Amino acid sequence: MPEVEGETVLVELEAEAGVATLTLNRPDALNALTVPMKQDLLAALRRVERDTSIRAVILTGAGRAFCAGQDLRERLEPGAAPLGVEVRERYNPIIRAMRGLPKPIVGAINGVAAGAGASLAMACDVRIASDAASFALAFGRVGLVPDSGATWFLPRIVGAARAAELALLNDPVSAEDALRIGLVGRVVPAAELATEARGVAARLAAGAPKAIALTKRALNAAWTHDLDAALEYEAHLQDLAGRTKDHAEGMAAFMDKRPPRFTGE
Ligand code: T3D
Repeated sequence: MPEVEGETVLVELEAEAGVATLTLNRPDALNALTVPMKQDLLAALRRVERDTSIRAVILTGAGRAFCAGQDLRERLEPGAAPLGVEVRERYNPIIRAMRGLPKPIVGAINGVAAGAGASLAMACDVRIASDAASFALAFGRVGLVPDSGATWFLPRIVGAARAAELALLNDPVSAEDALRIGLVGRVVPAAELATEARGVAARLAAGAPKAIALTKRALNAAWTHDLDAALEYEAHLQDLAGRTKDHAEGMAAFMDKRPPRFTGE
């Protein structure tokens, strides 16, 4: 599997399967996010967006953690950017890039996801956790507020009451509890996580890319739309999907009783 990109974020491209795997790669610091790492992650997201052979993305962590959030040692270094600047200029672009990526992102949550690491997990389209994973908002423990979209994602994913508990108490949530409250979609044994995530990503990559991109767009918009707006937006997107060759191919495959071969056109 070809491996490219910077040291702090590994990018593995499997063009044949249409899957890219982005691995946060500072395992000794539990993949805590430094400035270069945030730059590498944003560059990696832009790269997989441009690469037309890639139809689905996996985001995971090297070693025993998914991501421990902001590197707290770096934050104490002289010359560190003010917090608001760091969030606006380095974290928010990553979250916007993830949600705006017209390709699904499968979060393979291999270990602890804390602070902005939990936000990265929440920004994924599909979350699969290893049974060794855990989540912690953690921001409050260092006197900060949840950022990188955490206050927006969390109530929408787990509901207002649980979001308030998690954000205010900062207690860790086990993989089992994350599944129970809907923070992840499935939990698998640690040894099976990579295979499970790869399988889900490959299935997504075999789908009709434009329909999947438009579905992601509709789901993003639905979080802020009322029903009338959602109905109208679905009608608009359905017009677009209906004009694709993949729609014609899906219909033909159904009539021929064969699997479709989607090309992304
Ligand atoms: O720019 C800004 O500051 C604004 C943005 C903020 C966004 C945020 O993410 S704020 C929240 C930052 N994250 C945290 O507060 C989490 C801090 N880490 C922990 O609470 C714990 O490490 C964990 C619960 C994640 C895991 O605990 P455990 O016991 O499994 O591991 P450990 O022993 O604490 O950590 C192992 C190593 O990773 C250790 O290094 P050492 O002593 O072996 O050299 C530890 O210092 C390092 N590490 C873990 N988290 C971070 C980290 N190093 C730097 N930054 C970290 N966030």
